[in-house]
Amino acid sequence: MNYQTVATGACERIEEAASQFCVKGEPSECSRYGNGHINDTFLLCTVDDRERNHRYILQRMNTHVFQNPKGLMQNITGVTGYLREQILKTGGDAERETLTLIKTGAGEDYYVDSLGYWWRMYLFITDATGYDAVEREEDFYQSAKAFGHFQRLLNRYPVELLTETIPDFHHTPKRFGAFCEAVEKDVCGRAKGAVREIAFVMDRKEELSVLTDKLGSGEIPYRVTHNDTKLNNVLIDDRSGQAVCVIDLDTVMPGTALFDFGDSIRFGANTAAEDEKNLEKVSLSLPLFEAYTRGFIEGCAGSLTDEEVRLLPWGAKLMTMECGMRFLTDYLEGDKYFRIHRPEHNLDRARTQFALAADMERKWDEMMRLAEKKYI
Ligand code: ADP
Ligand code: GN1
Ligand code: MG
Repeated sequence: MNYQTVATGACERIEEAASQFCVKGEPSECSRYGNGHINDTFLLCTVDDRERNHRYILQRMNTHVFQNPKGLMQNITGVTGYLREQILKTGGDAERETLTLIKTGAGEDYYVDSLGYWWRMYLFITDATGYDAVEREEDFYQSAKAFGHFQRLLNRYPVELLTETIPDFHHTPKRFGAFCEAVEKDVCGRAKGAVREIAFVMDRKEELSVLTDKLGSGEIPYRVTHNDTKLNNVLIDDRSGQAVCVIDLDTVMPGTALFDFGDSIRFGANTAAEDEKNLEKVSLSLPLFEAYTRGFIEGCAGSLTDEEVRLLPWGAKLMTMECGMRFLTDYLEGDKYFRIHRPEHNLDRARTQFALAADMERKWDEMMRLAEKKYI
């Protein structure tokens, strides 16, 4: 097999894993793929005996982040199977509109290699792109419709079948607790370089429980949510411009619609990249906020309650604060969670999140007005 952009040490593992899955033809080429922060993702090309090419996504799962990979894979098998049925019922193309797992020769949906690494494989969804930044407002609107629709399709999915793959993933107050512990321990001696960022969080600690309190009191419902709704986790059709498939299903768990809405806003309605160093470029784009709100409400098709709609700006702000805290926690703990590409990458990421949250505070009244506008 021909390898590109793959570290030499990884080739042997890939070779072993790739040979387990029931692909069409023989593997011919493998390269690193995408810009996810968590899993190791490869594009695997094969050629069959009639010289036809086929493509697959091969992933080495991150078992440091996902400590129950078996439960996680059961979630993905269950959710993709369910989505497949829903899509077929409405005459859709299930191999494009949801992820399709490829089985191993042993009939499993994953393979544990001789070193204990977990691997899985999906059909590659062709002629579609996962954008790392919003290039056109329409793409962002499309992604909103897709994430809203995704949640609505899973409305009746039996929650008891789902494993919580990362317990308390969006429990912002618990994230704050972990952050305080990291500041206190300061194992790498980095806290002195983040004094202003730490103070920014401390000044807002009272409001970090707004969503978890509302969930706890039953004022907003638990739903089956995606929980990682970055723009590059939805593939947009290159020809029609419509969203085709929601991907990265590792964190599908019970949550609130506001987690999904908020995480998309913090990533896609930021006028700068998540890791931009020049904070003057960071701001909340109100047109993008409006476009996403319209798309999400349409995608949910009337299933959001009035209270959920009223809290949309809180979703945006708290997911931004939470992600900032997570980046900063990881920086303080020595960059053990998010993949980094430069020494202060996580600190830069945290700074953009706090700059964005500060801009949301300045634009709060307008965000409230846009959230409560009648879109449908
Ligand atoms: P991570 O959890 O690391 O973000 P993802 O599952 O999101 O991993 O995959 C990383 C990238 O690989 C995605 O952003 C997307 O570009 C691409 N990708 C993943 N699955 C597919 C697929 N089935 N078809 C096409 N591209 C995919
Ligand atoms: C991670 O896997 P990826 O790159 O789509 C992270 C999200 C963060 C995001 C920040 C399982 O998402 O929670 O918001 O990075 N996923 C996990 O970019 O922790
Ligand atoms: Mg991803």
